[in-house]
Amino acid sequence: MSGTNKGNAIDVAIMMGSKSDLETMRPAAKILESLGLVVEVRVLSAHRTPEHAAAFVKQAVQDGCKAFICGAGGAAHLAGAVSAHTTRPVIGVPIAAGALSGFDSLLSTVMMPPGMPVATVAVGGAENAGLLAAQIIAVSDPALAARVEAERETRRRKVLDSDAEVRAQFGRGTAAAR
Ligand code: C2R
Repeated sequence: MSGTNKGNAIDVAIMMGSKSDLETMRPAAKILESLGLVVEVRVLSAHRTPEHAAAFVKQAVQDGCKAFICGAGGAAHLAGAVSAHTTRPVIGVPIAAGALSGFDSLLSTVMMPPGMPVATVAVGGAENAGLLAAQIIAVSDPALAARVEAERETRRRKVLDSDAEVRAQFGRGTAAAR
């Protein structure tokens, strides 16, 4: 559907440090697939499986991967480690796990040294990570850009519909007051 994808190529790699991160990361895969992008989802850890993580990044780049989304909790080094192996955009999703409820993973994902950027979304912000990856890819994919615009329009519509519904119940907006 993306128009640029061929054969076994993947558009976006979604990586997470543990299977315990899966439900937090699932919205990234869901929104990307709804936009017609091909994702590969992997459990790979910079701490526990560093060689496998590095090898996957290299293979994914060869397979045409255009962006990486990395979710990890606690001392979250996955996104930074992935960024060390590629110049493709890396988006980090800090995950709320353990005693500090995500503040630890937020700081360890976002505070990258100069030259090694990781675009960090909110704690648990996997859906925004997916949308951001799609927006990056859409810069050179007009068909995808149109789908991203349509998705944005759906959200806009939803808020306007909610507004109309709420206004109809209160004060100046009620049918009785009109
Ligand atoms: P377990 O639930 O497996 O004990 O993992 C995972 O992302 C998870 O949120 C607890 C947390 O450890 C995180 N983890 C990292 C990394 N690998 C695993 N932060 C990494 O490479 O940064």
